[in-house]
Amino acid sequence: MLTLYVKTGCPFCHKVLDVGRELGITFEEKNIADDVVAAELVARGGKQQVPYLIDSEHEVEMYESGDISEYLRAQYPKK
Ligand SMILES: N[C@@H](CCC(=O)N[C@@H](CS)C(=O)NCC(=O)O)C(=O)O
Repeated sequence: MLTLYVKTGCPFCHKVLDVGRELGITFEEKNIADDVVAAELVARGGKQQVPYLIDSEHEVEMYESGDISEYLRAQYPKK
């Protein structure tokens, strides 16, 4: 499963969501506008920054929209 922490209005998040759409990927989106979700992200990744990707199948987690986009293109190329 692919989980993406996002925040409403975050352009870096939109960039990753656009790549996901292009590749036909569906994310479980978690929005840090909710304080509980924000705390969950900090506990998990170490800082409050979005986007943050969790790829549970491959045990990969990362910040940075550029790195996430590159990872998605490599791991889930469009068929
Ligand atoms: N270099 C980062 C920048 C990410 C970034 O600046 N995200 C902002 C939102 S647009 C953020 O997480 N700010 C902290 C917050 O909103 O709590 C990336 O490309 O992913």
